[in-house]
Amino acid sequence: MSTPGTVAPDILSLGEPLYEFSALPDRPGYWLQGFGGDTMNCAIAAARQGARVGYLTRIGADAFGEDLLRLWRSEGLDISGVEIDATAHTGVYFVTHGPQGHVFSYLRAGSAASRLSPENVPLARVRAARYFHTSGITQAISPGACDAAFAAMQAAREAGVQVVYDANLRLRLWPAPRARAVISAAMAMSDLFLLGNDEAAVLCAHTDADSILDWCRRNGARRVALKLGKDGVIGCEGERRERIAAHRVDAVDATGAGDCFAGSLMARLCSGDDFWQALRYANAAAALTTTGYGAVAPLPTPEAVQRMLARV
Ligand code: KDG
Repeated sequence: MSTPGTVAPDILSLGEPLYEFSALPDRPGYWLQGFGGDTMNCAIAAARQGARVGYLTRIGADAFGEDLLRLWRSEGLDISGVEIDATAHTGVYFVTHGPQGHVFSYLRAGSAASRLSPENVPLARVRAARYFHTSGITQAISPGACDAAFAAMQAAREAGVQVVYDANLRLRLWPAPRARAVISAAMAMSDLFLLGNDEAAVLCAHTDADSILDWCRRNGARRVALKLGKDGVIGCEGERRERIAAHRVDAVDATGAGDCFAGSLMARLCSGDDFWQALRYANAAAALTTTGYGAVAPLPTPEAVQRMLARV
């Protein structure tokens, strides 16, 4: 694909974008069309905060893929690492809402992105970035995508590129023992590891924050952001551990909040914030994104995030 700019992106994310249909609780039978896919949400969140971002993925030669291309161009993403596969479809998912919050149903088996393999990851582009981001979902969608993510993380590490890995555990996509093995190996390769406390309960069987963070450190993660939902986030860097309280908002849908957190965090690190400043910013951005339906539409602007921070 052609790309608007010639300057290498600071942030590159690898994974699967999804065409999204969200159920609106007060309009039964109506589906709100949007866009999702954890790594794409993260890439757009970072771009909206002003970072130069590229996305590495594969889409089908279908109407869903065309809409995604239009979206990425309008968000200013570098899409020179996007491949179009004429013989596979773009992934689709549905968001419904139950007593425990959002529920995802996928139509993605055999998708173009699930055909990712180490051979189609442009490693030279990965080496030229400052941050490389991928996730447990990317590694869950197929063995090829799993290997592609490992190859890119390895190349990033060798080139001194910061590796950011979001656990994003989805047990509908892979069995827990495999998820544990792969995510633990990826954590050891990451400079910044992001996970939720609910995910940690499955991955390491710990439920208290210090034990979870000890587990991450033992597994080689250098910096960790442990997301606690309505209780905020705990950052861990070296010996320092600090909890940042959540912002109170009228939340309707948490879809993509963690991805917004990851993208905003990287964008702020790129612009010179230290880890703790960037965490505060990302915490506010993630809260704002829960106030609208779907993953991408509610991703906030920097002005909205600054207003939120100024209120505290
Ligand atoms: O974090 C939100 C994502 O999970 C959502 O947009 C869809 O990528 C997705 C997935 O696989 O769950």
